[in-house]
Amino acid sequence: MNCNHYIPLIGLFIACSAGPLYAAPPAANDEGVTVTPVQAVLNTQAETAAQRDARMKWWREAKFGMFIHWGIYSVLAGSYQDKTSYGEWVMQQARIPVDEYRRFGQKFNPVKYDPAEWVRIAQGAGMRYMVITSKHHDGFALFPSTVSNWNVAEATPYKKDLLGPLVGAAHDAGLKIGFYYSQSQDWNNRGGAKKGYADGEGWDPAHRGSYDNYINDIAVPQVRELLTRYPIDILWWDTPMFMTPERVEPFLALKKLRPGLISNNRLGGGPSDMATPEQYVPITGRKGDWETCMTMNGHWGYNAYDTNWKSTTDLIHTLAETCSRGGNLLLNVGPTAEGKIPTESVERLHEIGRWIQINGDSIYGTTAGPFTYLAWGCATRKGDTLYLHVFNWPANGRLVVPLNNKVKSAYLLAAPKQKLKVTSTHGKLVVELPVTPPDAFDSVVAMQIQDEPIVEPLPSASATVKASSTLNGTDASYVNDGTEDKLWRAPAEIKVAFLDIELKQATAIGGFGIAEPDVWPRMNQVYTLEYLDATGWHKVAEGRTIGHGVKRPIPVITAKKFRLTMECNAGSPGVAEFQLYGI
Ligand code: JFZ
Repeated sequence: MNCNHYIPLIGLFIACSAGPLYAAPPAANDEGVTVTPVQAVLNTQAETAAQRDARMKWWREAKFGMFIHWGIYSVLAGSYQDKTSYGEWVMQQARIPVDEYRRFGQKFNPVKYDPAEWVRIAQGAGMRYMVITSKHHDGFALFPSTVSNWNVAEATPYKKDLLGPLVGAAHDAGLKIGFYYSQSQDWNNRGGAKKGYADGEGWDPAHRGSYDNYINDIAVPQVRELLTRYPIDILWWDTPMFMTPERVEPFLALKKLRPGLISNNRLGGGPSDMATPEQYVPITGRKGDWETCMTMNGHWGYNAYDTNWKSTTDLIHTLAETCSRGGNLLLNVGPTAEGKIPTESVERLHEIGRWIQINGDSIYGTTAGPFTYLAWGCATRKGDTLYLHVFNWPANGRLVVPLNNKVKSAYLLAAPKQKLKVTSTHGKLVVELPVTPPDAFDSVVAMQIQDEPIVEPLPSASATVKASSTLNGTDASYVNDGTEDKLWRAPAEIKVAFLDIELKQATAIGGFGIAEPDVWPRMNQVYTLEYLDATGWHKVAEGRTIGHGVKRPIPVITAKKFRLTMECNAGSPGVAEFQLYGI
């Protein structure tokens, strides 16, 4: 979907960070401590850090899951009237009236649905959990529901529950499984939120109704149905709109029905177990637990016309990079209305699975690697072992690792018995590799080191950053504070602005990274990176972003002063983090 068609509802939408997303009126608890109403609920469930670690253990080790977007939109297969660019948002994007949309329910008959086969596909890819849409924004429940007849049992010829069999099949195979549930947006049940519309409004008179009634009569009871009927492991909220502490509270209370349940940061308040960067891997990772969710082509819901499939190479690199920055990857499939996962997805998942059979040690149970940037790939870590993911095999067979440690052993996961020779020069390691890579996608070297990894800080970490102009409340110095939480933005009316980055001394630079503000609609910016030498400013990189930032190499240049110019046509330019990488 192209999010730029949406009217931003500032403040109503998600911020992709863990932690409370609203300010609640304060109240005093028994100990006389001032708490918000939601915190008061939490205090009754107070969980210690050790209990939380125990609850999160399987998820942190799993690293890789399957997202499934499935519903009535799958019937339209991406097309409506003269356009073929739709996915799961088709009903809102094309402003389809409720009656007309509901008639597509009669064409949703997934007779080829075989939950055990979906589980085999996920498990074959090395995925350790699944998350399926139990109800997306179109309000359609993939489970029988007593509170709305807009559900699979009553509104389709299939007439049977879709979720129970998948939960059973996943658990039988040893996979965890969770439900996505759109708690705020609902375009079919009266009063549900719609992006760009006020409470109670919509594009069809059949939408009229109060949001509070929708929350109390539909969303809360349906979440109760889900949590009492199915032994699920994850609850994945989405697009919080109109959420207040009072509206969040009943959902938080229901979570107690499933001790051990893990939930994301899109409820709109209360505690969260993970941040949810969407369609990109943040260059700095995120504080705490996080999960990037991503499509394999350009749509979440099935679109028969979208042939823009990511390559298996890209997908494996994304998985490795996500793990190298400490996150999980939730990779999406959009099954057809017949119940089949598209062949293009199955093929890619199969290839990922073949790679993971050999290289799984470098994924499961890993934590972030010690490097921010490696010109040839990325690195994950498990205890004293670093897993070096070599995307670009060195032509001379010498892999330079910017690490100043003693090495105990090194070998390729594809050939564990052959020890690799490692030497040390100028505070860096050189691993001697065979001439040809053992894997076309990503060959992994396991390297056991002594002591904690010793890595040079980023050249840009100690730089002085100044901006051509700055929006109140933001600051140029936030772009090299090490996190994407705080950002720099130009004042509202500005379209082109620049950051001057002055390093402590002239340094050889071989790459750079830009993180952008995590806002909807996504920022689209044109960036230009220049450096200064005796003859003036010289351009070293330029390109466009789609709000997901960029991380890439440049021809090596040595300089002290850099200038990053950002141009943004919708809203003022902004940068959440900027990094310059040494060589
Ligand atoms: C949300 C959903 O809307 C989308 O359909 C999909 O389920 C994805 C995983 O999560 O993504 C968003 C969230 C916010 C906006 C657009 C898509 N937005 O504000 O425009």
